Amino acid sequence: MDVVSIGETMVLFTPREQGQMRYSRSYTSRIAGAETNTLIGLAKLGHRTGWISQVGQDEFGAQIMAAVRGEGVDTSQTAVHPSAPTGVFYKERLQEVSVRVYYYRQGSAASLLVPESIDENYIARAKYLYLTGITPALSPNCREAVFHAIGLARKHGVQVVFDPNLRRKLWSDEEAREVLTRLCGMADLVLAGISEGTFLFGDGEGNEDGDGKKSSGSYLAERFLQLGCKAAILKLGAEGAYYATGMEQKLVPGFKVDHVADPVGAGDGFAAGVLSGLLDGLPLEEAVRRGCAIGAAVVTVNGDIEGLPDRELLAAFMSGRGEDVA
Ligand code: KDG
Repeated sequence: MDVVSIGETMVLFTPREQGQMRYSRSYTSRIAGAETNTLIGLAKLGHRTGWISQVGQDEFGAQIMAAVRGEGVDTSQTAVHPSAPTGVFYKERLQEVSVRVYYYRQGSAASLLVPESIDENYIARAKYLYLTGITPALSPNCREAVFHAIGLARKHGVQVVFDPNLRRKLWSDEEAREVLTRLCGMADLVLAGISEGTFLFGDGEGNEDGDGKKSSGSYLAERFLQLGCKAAILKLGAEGAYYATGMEQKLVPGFKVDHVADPVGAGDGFAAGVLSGLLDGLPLEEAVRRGCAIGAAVVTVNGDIEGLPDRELLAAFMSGRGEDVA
């Protein structure tokens, strides 16, 4: 496999109408989960990906398995739990870009993952292990599974890429800060949003040099490097991303989009782009550019995975020929 990942995928219900969900009478349903979003993004670009997880023995589990497998992700390491349910969540759209999320995932099949759920050989044969800060927030046993997987990756020389993906509804700030800081320090590459960096390290008061996000990006990237990771990329939204290694640092400008249909899932698309670029042997700067492009493409379409491009659409989007693909 090129990339394997561990995490929960749920069925996502979105009210058809905008506004408070208590008045909604009809919903659309899709699948969504940060890790499978990224794996699917990579699979659409032709990379080999595998997903380690659990779903319930229920219709939602069947929907997820069919969808993830249908997108070309290997699900041989995803078990069907006999009694725990598949998690679901709802996304309430109050205004165009204001979204509230409600989880129904406590005690879900995926939250019961344990270190023994992970096959050492499966990790050993991968090029990258991609993890997010959502999985360790699901339960103490999931947290152990994540640390165990990193241990296996290190043992076998597999690169670890980590996105803190802070979800404050899932754990306390203290716990999140402690665990995410440790995980960032154990990763080879960290991909973080500005708000996540600020959550972990503060905003570098006195660091602002009038250059706004770029300045915070460079301050935060430096803080991540100090934790021990080899490279850090700070996502700056529409402004692009700032990356830093021990040797170089740079701001990579973002891609402009005409409208934002749904901002959720952009970070997962970004991760898919960066990993895809690295797998293709691109320099880090170009990989980050691909990440910015996919993150931007994702927000133009409703849903987490629906806007993830294949190679042809990606090339068109990056060259500004979005409309011309027939
Ligand atoms: O990144 C998008 C995810 O946040 C969403 O699809 C659901 O995985 C999810 C989560 O746990 O919030």
